[in-house]
Amino acid sequence: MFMRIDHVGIACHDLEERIAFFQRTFDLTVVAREINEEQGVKEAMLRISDGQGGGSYIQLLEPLGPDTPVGKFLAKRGEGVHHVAFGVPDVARALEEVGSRGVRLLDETPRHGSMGSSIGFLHPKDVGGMLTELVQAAEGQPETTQEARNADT
Ligand code: MC0
Repeated sequence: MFMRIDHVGIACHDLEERIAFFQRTFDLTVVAREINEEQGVKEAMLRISDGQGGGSYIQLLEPLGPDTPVGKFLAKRGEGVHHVAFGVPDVARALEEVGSRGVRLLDETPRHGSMGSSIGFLHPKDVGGMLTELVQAAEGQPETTQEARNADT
């Protein structure tokens, strides 16, 4: 079912500060930025590698407010790993399959994710305490936006 680890999502209070840390410490590059109102986050994707069907990334997440999934997580647990996302070839099918195996789906149908991907979350309590995301990458290689290029220089 899983093709790769698509990304590790990391919750932080200050996105710009955390991006600067990952850039200077690990030589990573920001390849996309987005505000996702539906998910309540401002986020940045830092590419680790490219691969078949999509790349691998660190995803930095700053909440848009306290009453959002990441806002609540920060208040309860502080900064750190928020979720792990696995690349799948067909997210709707993977959700259906995992749901039929007894795992609660937080998304019955796919939602919009980073860089044009389609995503669905699984309940952390049913995955040994790990908030799990399934990701179907957008067709083709993700575009590096001009904003991201500028932000990275
Ligand atoms: C909560 N829990 C977690 C957790 N968040 N466990 C592991 N990792 C997390 N990130 C645990 C709590 O400690 C609690 O356990 C139980 O789950 C229920 O949590 P709650 O605090 O009572 O409930 P809520 O209201 O905070 O909801 C938690 C839930 C929610 C996971 C259902 O955050 C959710 O639906 N998340 C999916 C969407 C999301 O996270 N979006 C932001 C990233 P105890 O033992 O205390 O009962 S968006 C994103 O990443 C997109 C842009 C993308 O990748 O493209």
